[in-house]
Amino acid sequence: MNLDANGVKDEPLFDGSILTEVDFTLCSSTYNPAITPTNPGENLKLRPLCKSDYEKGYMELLQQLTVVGDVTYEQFEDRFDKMSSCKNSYYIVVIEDTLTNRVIGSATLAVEQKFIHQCSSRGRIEDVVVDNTYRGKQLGKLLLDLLTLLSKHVGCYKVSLECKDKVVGFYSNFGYIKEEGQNYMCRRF
Ligand code: 16G
Repeated sequence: MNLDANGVKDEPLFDGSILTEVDFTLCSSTYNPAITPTNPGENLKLRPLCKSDYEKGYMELLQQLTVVGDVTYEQFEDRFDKMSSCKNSYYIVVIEDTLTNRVIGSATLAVEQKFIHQCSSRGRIEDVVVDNTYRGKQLGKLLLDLLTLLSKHVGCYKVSLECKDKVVGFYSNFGYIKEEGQNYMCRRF
């Protein structure tokens, strides 16, 4: 349990020290101006999702990605606690504007434990979203580079993502490819 800036009890989804273990110099992207996870830009802070982010616009941010629905704080907290209790599985990272105290970017690395590949695990990058008004600040790139390196750091033998045609080019910048002979299939309910 942490205290936020107002001394209110808060809780991160995972121990953020793992983000500092990632060697960001290994990423092949170039940043101009130079930004890093520990220094993502003026008045910006990159960190694990916290319970208080419900009040900082996290759900509204996700609405810029897809349908979210009317999620109450109780529902949010219940889901948060379930994710948090699955150790080493959910890494939801957010970027907060510390001037407005709003969450303006987020991405998830979900890690699935496997028996295959010598009891390895695989990663999935999910729910990548940067607020419309913060585009062009390299924040999507920063989130993608960080979570891709994190997936390797936690021992994933592969990491994948699903995306629309228009952003295939963006994700290919990070080494993601449409593998020949592999198909993404989906059934919606
Ligand atoms: C995109 C997202 C995926 C998200 C989905 C929601 C990335 C890389 N991909 O495919 O994570 O869950 O959109 O769309 O962020 P849906 O509501 O149509 O499933």
